[in-house]
Amino acid sequence: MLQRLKRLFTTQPQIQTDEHGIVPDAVPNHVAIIMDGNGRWARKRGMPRIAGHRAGMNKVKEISLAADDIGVKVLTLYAFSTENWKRPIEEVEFLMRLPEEWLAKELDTLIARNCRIRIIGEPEGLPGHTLRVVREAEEKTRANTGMILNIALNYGSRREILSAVRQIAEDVQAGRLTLDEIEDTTMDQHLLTAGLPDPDLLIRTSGEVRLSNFLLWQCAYTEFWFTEVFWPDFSRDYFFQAIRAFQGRGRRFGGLK
Ligand code: V07
Repeated sequence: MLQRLKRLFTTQPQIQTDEHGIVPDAVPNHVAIIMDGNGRWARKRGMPRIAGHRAGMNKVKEISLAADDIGVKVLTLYAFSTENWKRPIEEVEFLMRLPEEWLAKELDTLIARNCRIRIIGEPEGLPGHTLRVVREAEEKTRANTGMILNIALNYGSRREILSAVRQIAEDVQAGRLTLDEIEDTTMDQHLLTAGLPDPDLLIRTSGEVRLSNFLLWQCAYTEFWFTEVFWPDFSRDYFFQAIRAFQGRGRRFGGLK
């Protein structure tokens, strides 16, 4: 009764949310995720690290579909960094088989959902068998107009920025560009994420609270959400929790509303 009276006299407009408490009109366009904690998840269970990576791989579909369900336009996942080559060779070889394994199982679902796969990173550094399957997946989904599943493979943001700076310097040297024509958008256009919006929300699992050379330029105004949960324990519900937290924050991009 009291609740009903309160609602009757409240002056605040009611914000419509879906069954997950998410406001459909304020879903982040671009969500980026650092999928951390697979090794620690395995160790906690007395299992080898690679068992953690496989368990982690099995979460990628669940979260991709959750993102697509609520209308996220771009989901960027950090699958393998340029620093990850320093891990033991057996672990690296195992990781480099996961794209094939994942795509063999899940590509049809993505195609049925009109999703597009894109890879960012340095393709030259990948083993041939990995490169072939990811290129094929990009090719097969090139015309799809739904959510972009953007996977960072052999990706490092400082190298990405250096490469952009070199290309821009080349354009200046060749007389195609003058110094005062170099702007934010010039950098945007030379990064591997050219054409994509900057991430609105970045999620990192497993309790680490840093960016680890991921999307440094692109995350200038991004909201960050961290959780102690290991990636293999991450779920749709945690993902929606992150989205609700994002929606509860007022973004100002440095200005005042
Ligand atoms: C990898 C599973 C997720 C947790 C983090 C590390 C381990 C999916 C892919 C993948 C890659 C390309 C693609 C489709 C799927 C993947 C690597 C590692 C190297 F087109 N999961 N996953 N690739 N892990």
